[in-house]
Amino acid sequence: MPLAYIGLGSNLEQPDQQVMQALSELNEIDGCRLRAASELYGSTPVGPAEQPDYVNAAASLETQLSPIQLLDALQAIENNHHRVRDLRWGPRTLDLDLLLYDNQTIESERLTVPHPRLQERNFVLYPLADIDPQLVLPSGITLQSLLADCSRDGLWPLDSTAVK
Ligand code: ROI
Repeated sequence: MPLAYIGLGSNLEQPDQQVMQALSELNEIDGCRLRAASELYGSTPVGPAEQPDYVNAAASLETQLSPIQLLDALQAIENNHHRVRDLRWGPRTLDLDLLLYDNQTIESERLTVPHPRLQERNFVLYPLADIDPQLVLPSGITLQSLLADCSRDGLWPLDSTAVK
């Protein structure tokens, strides 16, 4: 069954709860099963600085859905969290990014996979390493080589006991 990797992010309305809730909702998508979830991380905002810190995580999902069907399901979950798409790079209640879908490269109007900014974001790379340290991107680049060039500044593990 295809394996997809999802990046989760939130910085509004109890972000840790938004992310925990979203993880269980990923497992409830028809035709999907959550295989693994990372720790939760706190992170300083990339983009405009005058917004709250983020909570970020990553998950892997076994899925029978096509990439676009999965994107639709992710957007439905975002909408359930009352996500409003207003400011580019502004605060959000829930962001679900389709980071990787098997070993596929996809360039369409709605979807670019691997996610175009995956390689430069520590709040994506370090959570991915929690769930699959041996990950290799479709280009052949290894996650470990990306991590070697990626600072952990502005990224910290949250105390997982505090969110339960
Ligand atoms: N910054 C952090 N730290 N985490 C995110 O998930 C995140 N998401 C975004 C922007 C606004 C780019 N900045 C972020 O969409």
